[in-house]
Amino acid sequence: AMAFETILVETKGGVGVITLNRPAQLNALNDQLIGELNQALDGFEADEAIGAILVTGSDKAFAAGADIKEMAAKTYMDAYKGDFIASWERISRCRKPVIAAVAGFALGGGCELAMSCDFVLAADTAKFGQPEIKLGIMPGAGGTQRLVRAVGKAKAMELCLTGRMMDAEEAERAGLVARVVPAQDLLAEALKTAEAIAAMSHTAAMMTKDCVNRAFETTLAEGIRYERRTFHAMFATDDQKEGMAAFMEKRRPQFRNS
Ligand code: CO8
Repeated sequence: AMAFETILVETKGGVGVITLNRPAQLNALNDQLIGELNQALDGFEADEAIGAILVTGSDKAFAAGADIKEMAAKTYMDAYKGDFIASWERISRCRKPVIAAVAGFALGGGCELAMSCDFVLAADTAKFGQPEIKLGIMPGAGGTQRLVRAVGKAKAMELCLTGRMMDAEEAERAGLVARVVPAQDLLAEALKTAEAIAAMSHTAAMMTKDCVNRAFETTLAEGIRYERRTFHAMFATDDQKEGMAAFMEKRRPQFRNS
């Protein structure tokens, strides 16, 4: 395993687990953390044994946002020339499914990081918000775009303009999170979900994710065409033959990811 300072990385069966680990700063996201996160994602993406990736934080915080102390003195030229935030996009380019397990604060860049995952499982202690406006700035890692798609304009606009926090129950009702579970069950539930996904055909899961994400990028007619072509391609895979044979033979499928 690689030596990281701001994250913990482990594998549990077919699941790659990344735990954000700057507890004294409520997992505030600095350059080092994003760099290490990206390296860990590269590793899991390249690892044939990994079928799903889980990103989580601590009981108190998934992440309380970008590191304000690191950002405070930046100039426009620093931000522009350094292409500030561009490196945060790595997670949304993952081809394997990525689940965010959120307990405590997911604020600013932390909320944006969670929304960059494929879906969010939340502890009942989770609190989501885009408080950037209180710092005299605005969301810069997708908050004004992904939050609107997740919860609609009214709630997204209110959250971004007031900076107020939304609790887990409201977030679930609004469609930001897939499911809320008691805090003490979050990690076990998230692992169970990730393991279930990792046990599927990896190819089928990757293609499914790709098609669902298309829905946010294109028109319905184009999305349907894209889905149909991808669906057709599945009949070229061994996993389709195995999955359907297993059903007919009333046994569990043994996907070979081919
Ligand atoms: N950056 C740096 N340090 C932080 C951050 C942060 N975002 N959040 C908390 N910390 C630190 C605190 O400074 C404190 O450190 P210290 O003990 O040295 O003073 C420690 O974490 C514990 O925090 P608190 O004492 O404040 O803990 P509380 O339980 O009292 O409060 C809160 C928790 C409400 C979460 C509070 O810490 C808070 O409001 N944090 C800031 C939240 C925020 O504004 N987030 C948005 C940041 S801006 C952003 O994300 C911009 C994104 C733009 C795109 C991406 C940019 C990279």
